[in-house]
Formats: sequence, structure tokens, C-alpha cells
Amino acid sequence: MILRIAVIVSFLVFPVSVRADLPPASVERKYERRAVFIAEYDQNEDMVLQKEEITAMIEGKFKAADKDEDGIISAAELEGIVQRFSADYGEIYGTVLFKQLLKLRHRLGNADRNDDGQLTWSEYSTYFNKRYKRFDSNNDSQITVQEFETDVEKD
Ligand SMILES: [Ca+2]
Ligand SMILES: [Ca+2]
Ligand SMILES: [Ca+2]
Repeated sequence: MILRIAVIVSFLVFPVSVRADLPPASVERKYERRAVFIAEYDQNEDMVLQKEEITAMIEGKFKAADKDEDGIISAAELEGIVQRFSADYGEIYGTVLFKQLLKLRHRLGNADRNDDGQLTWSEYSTYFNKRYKRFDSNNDSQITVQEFETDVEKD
């Protein structure tokens, strides 16, 4: 999969680099990271996240975080999400990793509707389904790379 990601990234970078209206380098890198993210959950390899792929991604992430399988992401398990993100994506994010970790903590905090410091499946799935829905600008229940490049967050 690493190889596939490298191929996708180089494929995406080239057309951007020949465009007249070049986005700033930092924005370009952000888009590359998002393409990597799509590739990771794109099961049928069409570089579009279909509804089923988004659902599978949200379920998979919840299950991966819920280490003791009690259906709740505890405070310690929440910290585990942040630690694993740091370990898995540290290299991709480089010097902006700390910013991304802040965003991640912020999102997980927002997902916790009743502020009890842990996330139920209902809290988690509601928040992240909404979050990915915001990227889907044409409302066809799938997210393309182009849609994923839109900034939907206020944080
Ligand atoms: Ca797909
Ligand atoms: Ca748990
Ligand atoms: Ca909660």
C-alpha cells in the first residue's frame, strides 16, 4: 500500500505543478496528504470514497480505538487515537504534525456531546458522518479528491 500511495501522490503532484495558478506549497502539501488519506480507505481503488467506504472507515476507526471492545472509547483510548495518529502519520505531516494533533483533539472533543470525556458509538458516528458529509458538496454520498480538497472546518 505504501507503494500505491507513493504512485498516487506523484500522479497528483504532477498535474498541480503545471497549473498556472499554483496554490501555495503548504496548501499543495495538504492536498497531497488528503489524497493519501483517500487512498487508505478507498477499497475499490477509484480514488473516490463511496458511502460504504466512508461507513467502513468510521466503523473501522471506532473499533481500532475501542481496545477493550466495550463499545465506548474511554479517555485513555482517546489518547491512544492521538498517539497512534502521531506514530502513523508523523512522517507525512512533519513540522505541522503538532497542528494536526491539536485539530484531532479538538474534533474528538467536539464529538463528545455530553462532555464526559469518552465517546459512545452514537457520539462518534454522528460526529464523523457529519464531518464527511460536509465534504460531499454535490450530495451524491461520495467524496472525490476534489471535494476532499475543500476546507470544511471552522477550527
Ligand atoms: Ca472508492
Ligand atoms: Ca473501550
Ligand atoms: Ca460522551
